[in-house]
Amino acid sequence: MGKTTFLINFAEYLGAKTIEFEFAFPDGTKFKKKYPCKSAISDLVDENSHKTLALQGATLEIPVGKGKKKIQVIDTTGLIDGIHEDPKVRRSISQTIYEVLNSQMIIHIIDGSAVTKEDLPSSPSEVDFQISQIARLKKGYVILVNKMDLPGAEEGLKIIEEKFHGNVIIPVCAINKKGFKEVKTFVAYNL
Ligand SMILES: Nc1nc2c(ncn2[C@@H]2O[C@H](COP(=O)(O)OP(=O)(O)OP(=O)(O)O)[C@@H](O)[C@H]2O)c(=O)[nH]1
Ligand SMILES: [Mg+2]
Repeated sequence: MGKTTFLINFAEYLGAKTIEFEFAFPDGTKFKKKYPCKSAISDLVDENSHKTLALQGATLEIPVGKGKKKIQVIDTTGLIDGIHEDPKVRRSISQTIYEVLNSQMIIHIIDGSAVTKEDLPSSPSEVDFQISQIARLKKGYVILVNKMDLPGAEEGLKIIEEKFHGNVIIPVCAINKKGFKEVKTFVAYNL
């Protein structure tokens, strides 16, 4: 959890005051909307899962050497094990998997605080392992262990480091932008 929060706050960290999203829904509907970063958070982030049901693309400017490079980052719906009961969620999950297969770089976000909690959906889940198998074949694949501000996240991070050994793993906190410098360096290096 925290994909949308990460993308909006990462844009802000890189100096953007506004963020323009291009929404692409599974039924083919497409539109663009520009938000001040703060309103993007209030409109597009929710504590309940499956808030994002479209591909949400935004252009970010990453400093590379003395210049800047524009990259297209796509926020997606969350993947789950098994088959979701809501067809809308199922369609956006298949849209997400298609996008994962076709993207150059994958930023895979796992909730570090949920690993040791029994009342939350299992983290990392089977689908996280499957995604990592596909994504590690790409030039740029990084796992962000999010919610490092919450209790249990340090322990969760250790478990993820063992289970996903051999991959690049960066602990982050998407709400307070912790770890973002390391993410920026990773992205710039792998462009
Ligand atoms: N404590 C804490 N909460 C966070 C962090 N990142 C995100 N959240 C919260 O987690 C919840 C879900 O955040 P989203 O950014 O909507 O997560 P998402 O992965 O986009 O979720 P879906 O679009 O539903 O798949 C919100 O209540 C956020 O405020 C974090 O680093 N720490
Ligand atoms: Mg989201």
